[in-house]
Amino acid sequence: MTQAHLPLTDFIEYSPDEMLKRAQDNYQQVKRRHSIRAFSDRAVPQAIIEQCILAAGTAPNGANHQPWHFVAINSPQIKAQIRQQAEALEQAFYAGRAGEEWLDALKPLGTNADKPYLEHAPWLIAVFSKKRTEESGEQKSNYYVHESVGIATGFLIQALHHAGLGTLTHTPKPMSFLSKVCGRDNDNERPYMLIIAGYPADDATIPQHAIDKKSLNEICDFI
Ligand code: IYR
Repeated sequence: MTQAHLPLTDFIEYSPDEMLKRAQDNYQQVKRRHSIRAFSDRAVPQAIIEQCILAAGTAPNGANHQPWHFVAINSPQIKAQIRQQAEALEQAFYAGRAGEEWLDALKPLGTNADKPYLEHAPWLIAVFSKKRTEESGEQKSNYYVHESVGIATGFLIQALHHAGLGTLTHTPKPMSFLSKVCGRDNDNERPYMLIIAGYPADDATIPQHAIDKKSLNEICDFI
């Protein structure tokens, strides 16, 4: 059934000069986003995280089924469980499960199996993808689930950065333990990514390797 369409009333038109300035300003802002691995334990109000998750929920997605669920974790007990289980998996990963090529690729980042920030940071946001959506008591398939959840996660990271928080994307492998820890162990939902959010620690650093971004020519052709 086709549904009503509404007039587009919230589009804002800018002059080309203004658009260029806005695009430049945005680039300068997003360039300051860095994955950090040392977080302060300073508290961050839940209201800020709520707004960022609302922003993530506006992401374009397949058939507007919004195939995602977010679990925002502030509980010290649950963070401790996540740290313990993630570190056990990472130990196996760094001990060889990753394979030589992957471990070589990670050397410039200086990462290892220790993940103290999983306990230090005030918020861990577990992102889940959903195969199906329930609508008026009916189970409906979701479409482009991976793409949709990826875009929503990008929106989330951008919203957290814009709010003034440091972030890290973390993908312990396998991530299935997150389903149990977050109480979402069902056959419809799969853990997609864990986003760590909080203030950077005073001694937080960023690896030089992570700053080296490809040039426009390298990443784009105009034809
Ligand atoms: N999940 C591991 C390994 C890791 C993998 C990639 I690809 C990175 O860009 C960074 C780390 C860890 O968090 O240490």
